[in-house]
Amino acid sequence: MSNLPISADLIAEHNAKGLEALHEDYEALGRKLARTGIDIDAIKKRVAGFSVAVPSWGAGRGGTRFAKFPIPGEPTNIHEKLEDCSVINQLSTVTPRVSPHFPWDKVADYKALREEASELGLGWDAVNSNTFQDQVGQAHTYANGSLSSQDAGARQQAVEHNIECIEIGRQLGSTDLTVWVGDGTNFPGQQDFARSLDRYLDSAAQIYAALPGDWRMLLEHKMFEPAFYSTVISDWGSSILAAQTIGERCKCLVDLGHHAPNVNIEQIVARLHRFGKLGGFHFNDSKYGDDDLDSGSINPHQLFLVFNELAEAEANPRDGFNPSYMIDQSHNVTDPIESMLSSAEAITACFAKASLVDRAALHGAQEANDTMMAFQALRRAYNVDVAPILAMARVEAGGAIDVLAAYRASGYRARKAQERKAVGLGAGIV
Ligand code: AOS
Ligand code: ZN
Ligand code: ZN
Ligand code: ZN
Repeated sequence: MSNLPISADLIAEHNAKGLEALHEDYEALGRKLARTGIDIDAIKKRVAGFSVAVPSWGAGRGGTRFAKFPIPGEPTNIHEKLEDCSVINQLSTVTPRVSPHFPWDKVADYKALREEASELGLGWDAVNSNTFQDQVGQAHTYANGSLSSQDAGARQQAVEHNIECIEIGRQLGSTDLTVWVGDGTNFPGQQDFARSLDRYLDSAAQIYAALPGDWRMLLEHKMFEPAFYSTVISDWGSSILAAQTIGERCKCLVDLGHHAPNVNIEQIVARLHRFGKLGGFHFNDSKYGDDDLDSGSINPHQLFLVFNELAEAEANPRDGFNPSYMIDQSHNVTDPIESMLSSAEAITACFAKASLVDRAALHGAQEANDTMMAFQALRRAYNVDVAPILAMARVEAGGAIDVLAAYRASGYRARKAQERKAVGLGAGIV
């Protein structure tokens, strides 16, 4: 790791200013938690073992179908995106893996790309295939769907693309393939619900057959968009049925923004785990739909409740507990590095708070039908300000006490604005 983009001196200098206050806060919180029998160092150790991947596409400014507003110094290729992801990991110390998307991140030499990432302190998370848009020169259009298309040529092309993604992932060192398809319809009657699912299952089975023995295939459901009447894998029901049909190592991925408003996502998480099908997450937040807003910015309590179910699942692994965590956001009005620093902190905070829940008290209250005390067991943990635990874990791992302040002090983006070529205007990819 000789090529890290932020100097260790800058981080040390920044931390020196806040270290005394951090120790005071950490000790005060430690005394408070000790009164309820919690060892703060044990929680800090758990936090130090937590990580969440970042999406390569999240490093660039997102956009809407109306417009995209690039910022100076924005990355334009996977190499620059890796560099930005490295900044996020250096300062936060919780984002050591990047999830690539193909063909967006296509390069000629993946062995070299893996090496490049490793020099930046980064590994690779799930590989994402893209059969939701046509590429220049493509033989068959995805306008009428990909894995579920009536056109056998389009289906075959989509299957082959996913198999190519697996091959790229093998070279990078990934072990998960995430499949999200936009397949669906805009009009009643446009397609037969049963037959389109049949075709999807048949195509997905061909991809699954090409999966290496230690890989998982993660199916990401989404209620709507780009299809606005029906979507082939629209909900966790369709997703788990498909995963059960496809095979043992086919699991479900929950993107928090892909549900109807007010749906009880934490219960979905518990259900998927109960049947051994919880594969992973795309963290983000939303107010209306697939808004891809920053994690915890709208409903941090929901994020906490999701992590509470994950803590329950971890304590009761049933068929195993190995969900992959990553961010999937669109940063339309912020510097993407700042958004991901802030989001990684919000996600880790919810993980830490869920670790503080007195499980014995919670379960005891549940058994005794003591509703208020069951709720209070969660509320007590949610109300704790875990910031000193997170900051201490970061400092001990070489990160920054205040990630955003350190990032701004580094002048990184302004430096990149000098070095990188400007992004053209145009519609963005959400
Ligand atoms: C789309 O809504 C999904 O969230 C997918 O995860 C998608 O591959 C990703 O957001 C990139 O567009
Ligand atoms: Zn997603
Ligand atoms: Zn989405
Ligand atoms: Zn999204």
